Amino acid sequence: MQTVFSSIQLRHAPVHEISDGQVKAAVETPSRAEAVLAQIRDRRFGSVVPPFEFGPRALRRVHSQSYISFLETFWERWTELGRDGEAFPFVWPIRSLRQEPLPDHVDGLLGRYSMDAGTPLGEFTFAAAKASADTALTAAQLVLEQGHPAAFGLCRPPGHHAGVDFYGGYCYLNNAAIAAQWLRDYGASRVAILDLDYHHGNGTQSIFYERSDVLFLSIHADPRQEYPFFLGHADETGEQAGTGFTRNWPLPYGTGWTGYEPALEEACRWLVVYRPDYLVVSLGLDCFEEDPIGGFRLTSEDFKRLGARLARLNVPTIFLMEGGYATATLGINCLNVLQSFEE
Ligand code: Q9C
Ligand code: ZN
Repeated sequence: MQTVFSSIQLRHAPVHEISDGQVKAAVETPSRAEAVLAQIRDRRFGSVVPPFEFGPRALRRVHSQSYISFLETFWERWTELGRDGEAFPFVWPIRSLRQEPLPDHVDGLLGRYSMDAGTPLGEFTFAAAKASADTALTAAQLVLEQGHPAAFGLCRPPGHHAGVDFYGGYCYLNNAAIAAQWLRDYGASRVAILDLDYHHGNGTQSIFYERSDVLFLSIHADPRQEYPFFLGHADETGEQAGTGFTRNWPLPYGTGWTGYEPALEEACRWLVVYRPDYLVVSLGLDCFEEDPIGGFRLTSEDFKRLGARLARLNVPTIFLMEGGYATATLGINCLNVLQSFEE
């Protein structure tokens, strides 16, 4: 299987994040991608190719123009004020506040276009996020146009928390949604997204919530107990034309393979019934037992089981990396999925 990756993605190098109500060292760091690349080389897994540069259209199919422009021009506005470093929002237009008109001030825009304060914006954030989206699109292209049975987009920053017009959860552009939409636009009738990140993929779900042409399935920590807290419950099953085309398996803190596997089986049964032309896997590795921010207990061996199970679906598959923060073992777990899928 080929891996797609661009070193531009490394230029987003956050220093701090605000999580659990405190300023902490950032966990979504360039070393994550480097750990995965190191394993790809150690195991001689396959070639690593750079992404093609896609034009603005592919992003616009998922994100609003005003949001993309905000990300693109953010650094200019930020430095105009004499500011440096990385930016965090601190006020949000929640219930009782107005969405329109948009503020002029960058601090207002930061709140309008974000869902949390845990996701820093820096000088190279947009460039890296764009390269990450190109990586996802190129992986999709390898499968759709070049007939590869599978491809791996080593996306970083991740994407699944980002919505049509907001960033959050370390995510800026929704790589999986952009790839799925591109597959729809260039030939696929039905695309399924299986989100295996420890955190619910609220952005992806919201993007496709009213559509039947992109099935969204997610196994994740119960939002009653875990970030993103406000989406990902079992009763969210889609609306309008999308009724029945979203499924969530929220699982309790401490879930190991014995609790995880039945949910995975159910998700796989939905995939068999839906018969997608392509499967996009939002591959978070933060269900690992030693993940510093995740509370599940999957082992490195369990990730092999996961990959082998997905292979049995026999659907052309685009793997896109999402979260996973146990950097020392991240590459091992990621390659355990990918290699078992191929065997
Ligand atoms: N107690 C992804 O995995 N902070 N995003 C959680 C931990 C936000 C995770 C605080 C986690 C976002 C792509
Ligand atoms: Zn996650």
